[in-house]
Amino acid sequence: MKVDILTIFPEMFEGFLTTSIIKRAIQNKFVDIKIHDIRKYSKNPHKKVDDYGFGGGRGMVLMPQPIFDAVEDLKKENTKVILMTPQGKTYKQKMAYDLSKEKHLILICGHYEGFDERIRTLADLELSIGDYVLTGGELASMVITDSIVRLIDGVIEKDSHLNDSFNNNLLDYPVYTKPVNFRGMKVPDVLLSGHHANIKKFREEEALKKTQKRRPDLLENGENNG
Ligand code: 6GU
Repeated sequence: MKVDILTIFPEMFEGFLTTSIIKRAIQNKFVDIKIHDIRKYSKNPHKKVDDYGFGGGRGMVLMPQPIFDAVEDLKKENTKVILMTPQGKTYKQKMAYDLSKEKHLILICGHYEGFDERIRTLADLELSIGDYVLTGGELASMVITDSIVRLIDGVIEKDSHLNDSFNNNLLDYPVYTKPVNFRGMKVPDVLLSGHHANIKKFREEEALKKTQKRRPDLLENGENNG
């Protein structure tokens, strides 16, 4: 998969691309992630990418020209163009599964007070990562890229995401490691028993209990289901 991210703050992505699973996925060629500075596409002599909004009342607004040129330069036949905005559809695990099957994504990060409304016409999809406002789409684009890349076949062991929270509309079951007794808090006996059927049953019950207690909404609607 190829992911092109358009941003006016490319430096924000440095740690993200050079750490842990994302770094390894890039090294092992499961994904090619390229960060593009929107400024490079500006035809303005001062490389300006934003200006005051018409009508007043707002701060700086991203101009259409650099973003249109960038998307037209990068877009191919199988490209899905995604605009990061708090006004977008709320991102869910199901969408991560669907997007992990795509060949090429372009993620556009909005910034400042917003972007020119005409930029919307470039997007196949507008996504928000939740009901709060960030200073820009950069963190949201990293959240979305991270959640997609870990689902690409081969990036992590399949077992480790088959039981992810939100699969089958359930939160993940509890896990434990050494020591068996930590400050009087003990690992449940069943996990030490080696009895696979009982362990499976325990985990299913715990996942259901946890979901009923913390996120009963997940059990009522199926929209998170991967
Ligand atoms: Cl995608 N962008 C911004 N600026 N704020 C957000 C968001 C995106 N998703 C939630 N809040």
